[in-house]
Parts: sequence; structure tokens; C-alpha cells
Amino acid sequence: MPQGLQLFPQQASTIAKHVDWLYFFLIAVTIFFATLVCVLVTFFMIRYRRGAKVDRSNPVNHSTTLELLWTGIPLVLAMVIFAWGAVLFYAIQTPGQGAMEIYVVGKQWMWKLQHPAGKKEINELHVPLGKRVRLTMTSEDVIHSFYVPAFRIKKDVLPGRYTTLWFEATKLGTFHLFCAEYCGLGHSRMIGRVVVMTPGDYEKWLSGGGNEEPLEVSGERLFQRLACATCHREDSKGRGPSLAGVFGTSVRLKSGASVVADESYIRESILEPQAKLTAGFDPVMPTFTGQLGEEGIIQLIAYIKSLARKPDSSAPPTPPTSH
Ligand code: HEC
Ligand SMILES: [Cu+2]
Repeated sequence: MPQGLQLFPQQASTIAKHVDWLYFFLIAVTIFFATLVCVLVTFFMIRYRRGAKVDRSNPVNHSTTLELLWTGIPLVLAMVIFAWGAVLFYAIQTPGQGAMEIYVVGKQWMWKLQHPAGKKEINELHVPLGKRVRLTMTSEDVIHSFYVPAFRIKKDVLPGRYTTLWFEATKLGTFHLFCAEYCGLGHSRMIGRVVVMTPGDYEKWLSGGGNEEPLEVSGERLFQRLACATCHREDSKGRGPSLAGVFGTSVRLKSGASVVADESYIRESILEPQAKLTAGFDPVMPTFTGQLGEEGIIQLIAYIKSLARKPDSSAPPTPPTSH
């Protein structure tokens, strides 16, 4: 994809131009002050050069106005940069409602991506134009970092926990995907591409190829195979709590504290059941560490999530996501 000399990557997501405006502002402020300092240095160098007939007495004096100005102006500038950056940071961190969910697993040295409908990809991510996409990411080994310059998004992908990222593509085309954290010998080869398609093409692409099953269906099978279902019964008569509707709600723990049952909590409940005990239950759940890969855990989470989406739950209906 030769594009000649380009100082900046394309702006291909909704937040790209906002990130760039802040960046340009920082550059402008930097250039302004660097130039001011250089001009003054040069001016004083010439004016006070050896032999020039100027006043060198350098009397001690004081100007309150000057003191206030050179404290006040940098303060205002710094606060503008802080507030602007904070607002943008917040927007980048919060995907909002109705985003399409993609799971990302990084490993030495490839990206494994999975669509909610079950379609899997390696080093390639196909997404529809103009739709919010939320990435839930984890690593099977070391720290990686998911970086799409054209979307102006980058976030570390960590073993043992989930990080999230979102974007909404505004341009059709193919964009670079990099690993931006040195992760071993093959790091430079850990590259891929994001393909933005029209929603129609995306649907076609999704339905083409193999007969993948949705994540939650694989998850349900795992749930049966690992005998989770013997303790977690929907009728709440098992030894464990019913998992129907638990996702996204606040769970009361034995310690008295509460946690939101998000992806990380479910993950921890499966791998380290004793870490956060649910109030009212005995610590009888065995750990499943070693029996499940990251992908298996993701499938179980998708299944438990789908239980929360049952229409009879009190959760507000989520907007229909195109699968
Ligand atoms: C021997 C019975 C048993 C088995 C088997 C079992 N669990 Fe549990 N599970 C429990 C009990 C008891 C709790 C509540 C105490 C705790 O937090 O450890 C629990 C808690 C949980 C929670 C937290 C739920 C909440 O409301 O806080 C999740 C999620 C969970 N289990 C998932 C699973 C999955 C997935 C499997 C299968 C891979 C599984 N469990 C297998 C007994 C079991
Ligand atoms: Cu990497």
C-alpha cells in the first residue's frame, strides 16, 4: 500500500480527528515556546555581544505583573491540556451501549480474533463500517499491545486479565494492525490488518466459509462437559448460585463487599473460585486452571452472558446486534 510520504496515518475512526486535534495543539504550543526561546536567545546574543555599547549594570528590580503572567499563562495552558486530554481519555475508555463484541487473544506471535457469531480469524479483523466495536483482549503468554494507528487506538494486552478497547471505523479499506509491545523474537512479525467493509459485505463475509457456531453455543457445551451445570442449576437448587442473569449485576461477597460480575470477575471465579466467594455459598467450587485455555474461558463467559440476556431478566433490553 504505497502512499508516498505521509506524516500522519489516515484518520479512519470516529475518535481519530479528536486525538489529532489534541496532538496538533500540543505541537503548536511546543513550537510556539521553542521558537520564542530561540528568538530571544539569538536577540540577546547579538545585543549583548562583546564590545557592544549597552547597559550591563543589571539592577535588581521586581515586576508583579510579570510574575503573575508567567505563572498564570502556563497554568491556564496546562489546565487546558489536562482537561482536554481527560475528556478525550474518558471517551476512548468508554464504549457506550450496543457495541459489537470481539474477543482478542494475543500470543507469541499472532493475534487470534473471534466474532460473536463464532467466526475466528488470525492476524485479520473484519469489521463493518460505522458500527461500534468493542474489543475484549487478553494474552496467552507475555504482554502484547493492540495498535491500529489509523484508528488512533492502542492498549496493552495482558496475560491473566482483560483489557478493553473500542472504535468505530469511518472509512472502508485495509488498515495496519501492530503489536506495540516488544514481546520476543517474533515481535516484528506480529502484524496484521483490519478490514473495514460495508455492513452488507460484512454480513456476507460472516456467513461465508465454515460452519462456525456462536461462542455461547460452544460455551454451553463446555459448561455441560466440565460439569459446571451440576452445581450451577437454573432452578437455584444446586450447590452453586444460578448464573442466569448474573452478568453485569452486582454480586454480594462473603467478605461483605460487592463486585460487578463483568468478564474479569467471571474469569477469576473460574480460575480462582476462592478469591472472591459469593455470599451464602460454601467454597466448594474446584479451580479450572489448567483445564481451560483463554478461548475456552471466553466461550464460557459468552455463555454466561447469554444467560443474562434472557428476556425475562430485569436487565434493560440490549439493542439487537447484527451477528
Ligand atoms: C462443585 C460445584 C461447582 C462446580 C462444578 C462449579 N462451580 Fe462455580 N461456583 C460454585 C459455588 C459454590 C460458587 C459460589 C462460591 C464461590 O464464589 O466460589 C460458585 C461460583 C461461581 C461463579 C460466580 C457466580 C456469582 O454469582 O458470583 C461463577 C461465574 C462460576 N461459579 C462459574 C462456574 C463455571 C463456568 C464452572 C464450570 C467450568 C463452575 N462454576 C463449576 C460451585 C461450583
Ligand atoms: Cu506481541
